[in-house]
Amino acid sequence: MDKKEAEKRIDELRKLIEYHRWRYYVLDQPEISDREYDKLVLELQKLEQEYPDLITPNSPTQRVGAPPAKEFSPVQHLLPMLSLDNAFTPEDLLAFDRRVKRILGEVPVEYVCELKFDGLAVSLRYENGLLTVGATRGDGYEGEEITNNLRTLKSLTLHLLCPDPPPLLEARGEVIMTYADFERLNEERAARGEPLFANPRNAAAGSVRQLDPKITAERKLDIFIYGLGACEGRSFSSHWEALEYLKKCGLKVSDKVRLVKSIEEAIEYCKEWQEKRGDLPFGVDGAVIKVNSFEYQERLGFTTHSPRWAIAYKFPAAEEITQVEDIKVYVGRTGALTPVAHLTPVEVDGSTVSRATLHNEDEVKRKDVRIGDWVVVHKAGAVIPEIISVLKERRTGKERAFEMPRRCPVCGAETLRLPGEAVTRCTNISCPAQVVERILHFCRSMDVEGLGPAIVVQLHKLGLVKDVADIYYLTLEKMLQMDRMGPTLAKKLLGQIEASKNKPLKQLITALGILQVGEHVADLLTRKYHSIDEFFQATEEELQTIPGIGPSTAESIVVFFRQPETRALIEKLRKAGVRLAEEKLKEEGVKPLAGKTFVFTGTLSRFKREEAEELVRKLGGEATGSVSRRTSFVVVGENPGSKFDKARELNVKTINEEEFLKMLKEMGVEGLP
Ligand code: 0OX
Repeated sequence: MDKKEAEKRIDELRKLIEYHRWRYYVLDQPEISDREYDKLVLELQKLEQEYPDLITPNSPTQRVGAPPAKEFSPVQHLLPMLSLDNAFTPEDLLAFDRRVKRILGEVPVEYVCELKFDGLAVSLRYENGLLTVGATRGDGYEGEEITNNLRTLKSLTLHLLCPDPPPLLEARGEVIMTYADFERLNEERAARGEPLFANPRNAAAGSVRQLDPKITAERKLDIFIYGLGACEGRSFSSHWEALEYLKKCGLKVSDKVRLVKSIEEAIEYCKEWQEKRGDLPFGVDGAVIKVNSFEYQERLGFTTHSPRWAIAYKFPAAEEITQVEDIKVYVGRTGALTPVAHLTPVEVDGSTVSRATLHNEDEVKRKDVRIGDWVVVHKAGAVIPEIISVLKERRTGKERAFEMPRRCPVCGAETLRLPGEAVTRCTNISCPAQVVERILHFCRSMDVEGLGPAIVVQLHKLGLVKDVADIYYLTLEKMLQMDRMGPTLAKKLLGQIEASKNKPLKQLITALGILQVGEHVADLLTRKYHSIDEFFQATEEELQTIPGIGPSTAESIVVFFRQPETRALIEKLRKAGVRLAEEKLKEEGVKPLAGKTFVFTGTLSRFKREEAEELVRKLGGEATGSVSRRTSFVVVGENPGSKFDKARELNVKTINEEEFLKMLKEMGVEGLP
């Protein structure tokens, strides 16, 4: 290909990649499979390698491009980034409305209601459609330049996708981390003995303010855009119109925004989301109510520090006081001993909290939690309940300090805490707790849901399952040796085990329980390696070329596959007929549901359940019978069963039949009922 052709193809590929990235990360509606997407990126990388002078900082291949900086440079915001006045009660909102109308006169006022994301506020400058400057809020007038870090956010567009982008557009938004990613990050940090982040907001802020963009790239961050800063070449008459335009530009605007006609409806919105905030996968600390009309906003103006046309309604913090009855130690699949506080049960934000993890010995010391203490506990969304603080003034002197046991509470073997590590471990790899936890983790990851703790403990005690591969050698006869196990249940479990032999490679890699390899890392790995045998050949250097895989994860993977025990385990799985490689795609046609897993519950009006499942499969998705954390959507029909409750419990997105059909229609699927 000559340079002119290469230039044209590079331009085409960048647009295509940006488009599919937007479908996936902004709309959550991919049109092509991960593999097809990766193929486009690979083609672009190759062309850019051939013609390095055609590389631009906003090419999708350059998201993690720049070297670490020594310090952040200051950036002047073109329009100040103001803070918000707070309201704490519906009365405060009514007072806000009265003040607005005192200034504007008694006219009808529309409001835009938004969630108040709890993250780090940023400003993004696009010049002629290209992202040129990203900055933190700083003092509102001057922030820090963090463009290269923001480029690593997958949901952020580097080129505005609208036709005819304006010469200048400044968008304002909030960088956030989901609860799930926050928990995963803290677990990894606890395992490495690094200090933990106190909450997702600190984790997001800490991740964005990294001098090395590579570290930002490893953290999973998301961004929601909530407003316009400076703008040239286009004008808007209202905030709602501006949000619509920002959406059209490919920026991620929350789908929870609502335009209302009165303050009463805005109060409804606040109450509704105060109730439902726990359903969101990320933290919100309130709602923001904004006067919609830009003309009215101008007339209302500002006080010294905040606009008179907007107000933040703060949700009450989900915190309660309770007592620590005991601190018990649990042994995980890696042998790590985790202290867990057992609490007098207390209602926090609609659910009962009776335990809180204390992570490790240092965390117990840092928080100075003792048995008998009165503590403040906090629970938000899916976050594991946490002890925020100890009410030391309530101590009576009878409280007992916690000590990490010298012997494993399960098998009695010696425990060990290596210098420089935060984790204390049981030293016996055959410790029943570790073996059972490894098997449970394997079963969960491979969707063998029926094999829960009670059954696995029994199977292990009976000597029928000593490692994860043994589950594939269970027979009806062996199963019936268990207490309270009848042939019906045993056959059902054997059926689930059989079905798990054909799961995607990504699930198997997760299931093996390699240190530092969870679902996300397994996903990254299996985009490059398509069979287990390829993992045995992988080197640390090669693994580290995958964005998102750092040196310690690479080392952990290589060490795992180097063990003779791993080889033996894989052979045992192979012999049992477990699929160890990615299935070849039969046809590389468009698979709009690739990578998505659906569960149907209740009666559907336009399909039989089997028909809907067949349709999902035809479109490249998976349809399964039970809800797990891996499920992308639960489609809820008339009279739904327990799968609906399970979906809510696991925070899996639920949609109704109409929404399901709408989704398919938007993906261009034709001939729907
Ligand atoms: C948020 C958020 C923050 C506009 C005028 C002052 C603040 N954290 O989600 N700020 C704003 O609005 C600006 N909106 C939001 N949704």
